[in-house]
Amino acid sequence: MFRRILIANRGEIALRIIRACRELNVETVCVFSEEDRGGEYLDLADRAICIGAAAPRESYLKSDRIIAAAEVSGSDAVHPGYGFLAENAAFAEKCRACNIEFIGPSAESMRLLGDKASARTVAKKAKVQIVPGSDGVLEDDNETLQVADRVGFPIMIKASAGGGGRGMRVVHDKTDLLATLKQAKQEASGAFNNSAVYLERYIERPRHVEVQIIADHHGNTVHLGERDCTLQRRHQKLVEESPSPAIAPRTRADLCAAAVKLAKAANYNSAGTVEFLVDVKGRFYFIEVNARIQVEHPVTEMVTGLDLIKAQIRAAAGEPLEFSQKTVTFHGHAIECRINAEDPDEKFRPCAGLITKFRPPGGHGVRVDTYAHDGARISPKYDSLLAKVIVHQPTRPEAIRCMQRCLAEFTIEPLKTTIPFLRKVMEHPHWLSGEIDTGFVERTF
Ligand code: MV4
Repeated sequence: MFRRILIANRGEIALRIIRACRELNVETVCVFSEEDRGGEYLDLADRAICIGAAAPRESYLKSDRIIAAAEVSGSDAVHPGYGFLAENAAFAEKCRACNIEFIGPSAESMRLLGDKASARTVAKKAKVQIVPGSDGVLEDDNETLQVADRVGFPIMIKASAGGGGRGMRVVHDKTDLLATLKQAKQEASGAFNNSAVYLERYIERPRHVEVQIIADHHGNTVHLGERDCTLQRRHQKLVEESPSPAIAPRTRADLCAAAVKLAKAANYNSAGTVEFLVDVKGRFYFIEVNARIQVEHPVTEMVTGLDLIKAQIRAAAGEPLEFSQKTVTFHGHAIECRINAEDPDEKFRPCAGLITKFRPPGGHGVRVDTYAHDGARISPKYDSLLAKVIVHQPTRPEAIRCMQRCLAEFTIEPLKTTIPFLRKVMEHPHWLSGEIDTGFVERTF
């Protein structure tokens, strides 16, 4: 096991990782920006090191400073959390070149999966169902017209370097295809410094279902079931649950087996998530891989009883998984609500500031992951995620009831938060029946 881990992140996930390390008897060094100086979560690390100014480019994205902090503090590994440098293959490579283990997959599998067109190729080779579309990136107008004819409209053009909803365009009619292609390539070039795009059939009213996988350095790859993350707004997830209310047992088995096949094909050896779209007929299609631990990982921890951060750290340290597919069991239903410092009445505009009163919910089957507290200052310069409420109950209706109770209990003053919005969601008949798609929030609220 590692002696000391540097945490290259902030807020709730930094705290989540600090706690896992403490239980593993691993020392922690947490980096912070000037903006986060004095944050109480930093007190729980053994050491905190300032790495620069507030802007992520000046601190949490400064790979050289983070590696320097790891070296001066004698850290033997870096945990990137999510966001920032978590899926940066060059950073993973630099860490390892400095003899610091990067707690995540190999740079090679990150590159293979980070490029979405390349991930499609891996999936196809592994015989995992992909959305009908181009073989890799689109080379020219001629190929684009040909593939579009074969696939049929509507189609979606996506940036290879995109992901998470960035750099995508829908084309409904052949007459718009080449103009949209040109726009998409220009946009991709500007946003990602990479103009490569590919094409897929556009799946209407899909659900977003993802499979958690974990693999060690000894060839063991295990899935930990799925999470349904259909309830989103503008590609920001708001509610996640497991199991998915929209998946038949047979489909679940196929979906999870597909995720494991894909992970094995990419020589994946850490915690990761394989994302699928599920169409209205219940067919699923691979779309992308998230080569990191995700915000919503606690949902899976609740239904499996496993600590994913510990499992991920142990795998990075070269230990074999402590469980196998046969010994992993699934119990009950878990739901997570993301509490963001945003005003739902003002188009979810970020609302940062000082929290004077913070009273999180508690009770049976309730977990709150947060770095907030009375007197905490929530910065407008970072992600507005303030807390995650995760509930675990025997059935979905009981979990919903418990979440309603938790949201009613939760007091955060004086900031605007997503709590009132989430309370409306938890009462909505379509949410209660589980009959939603990725357009639910925009259509309904
Ligand atoms: C799609 C799609 C429809 N058809 N691909 C958005 C995020 C990125 N991970 C993939 N996304 C989509 N890809 C095809 N071929 C619709 C979406 C999409 C979506 C997906 C998941 C969750 C929410 C979404 C909201 C809008 C569009």
